[in-house]
Amino acid sequence: MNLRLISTIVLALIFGTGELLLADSPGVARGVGCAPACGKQNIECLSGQPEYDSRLPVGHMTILDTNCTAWIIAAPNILMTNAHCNPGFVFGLSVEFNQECDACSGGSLKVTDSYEVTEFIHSNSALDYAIFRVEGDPASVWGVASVDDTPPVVGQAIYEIHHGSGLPKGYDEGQITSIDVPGTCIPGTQIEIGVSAIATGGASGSPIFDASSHCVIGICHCGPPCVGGFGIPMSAILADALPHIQGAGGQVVPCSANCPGADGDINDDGTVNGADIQAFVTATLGIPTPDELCHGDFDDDGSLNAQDVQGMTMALLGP
Ligand SMILES: [Ca+2]
Ligand SMILES: [Ca+2]
Repeated sequence: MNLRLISTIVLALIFGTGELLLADSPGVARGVGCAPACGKQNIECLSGQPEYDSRLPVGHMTILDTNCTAWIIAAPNILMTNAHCNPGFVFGLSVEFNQECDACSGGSLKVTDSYEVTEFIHSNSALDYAIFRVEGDPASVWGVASVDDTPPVVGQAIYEIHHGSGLPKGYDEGQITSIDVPGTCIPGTQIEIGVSAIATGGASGSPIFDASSHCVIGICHCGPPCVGGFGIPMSAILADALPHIQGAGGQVVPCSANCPGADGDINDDGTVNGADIQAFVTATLGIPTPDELCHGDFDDDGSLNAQDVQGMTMALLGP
């Protein structure tokens, strides 16, 4: 029995064999013709645009011989994918960055950069996300995707960067088509959003970006091959995942579009006063929300800590 068969059986035992599941068995040779899945655009076609920069922290994850997409959510080395892609394994998992074609049409595969998974951190099947650690410091090479905990709305323009079918990095765009439709695609899922960007095998876990802010507002979750499917909003995931990410030493990057810069207004009520001192202390001792980080991370190191006290004091004293 080979590893691929074992992995298929394991995944089937865990998730059933419903055709809607996205974790994908291979079948298409990588690099042949150097094109993404489902006839979608090579990410290279976006060269020079902000969407192109968004591709960097996105990697192709292989679990034994099955494909998913994972992306760097926190420096130095914490990644996110779907729970149905990584229900708790470390053995046999790796993530490869830069698996892209070097031309908009055709071209050749670029030199890739692979990292072994070293630690499973947390997963939540009701929100279909998993976080895990890889070796080394890929964030220093490939960056960290900014995350937005603002709930998505119907009609919001989005794009998705994916490794559908384990093929080179592809791009798809669309919009949010529905919100809060729990359990529609996978029974037991706490919250699902309709997304008109492909949900196909291997795209599981792909980041879904807001088309204006280029921040991650959700992850691809489930759907039929090569057509629109369902995602999980980051607003729900972050509320659950942040303590685990930060407890593991990870530093997320809040969406700068929602982040006016550190100003001391920790409770976001428009003024800087004594109430913010208490909010600052609570957030510093506990797990700060992305919004609290925006307002209080004066030294811009991704966490609220002693290095921010001076900035906080100056903000309280005023200009
Ligand atoms: Ca305030
Ligand atoms: Ca700081």
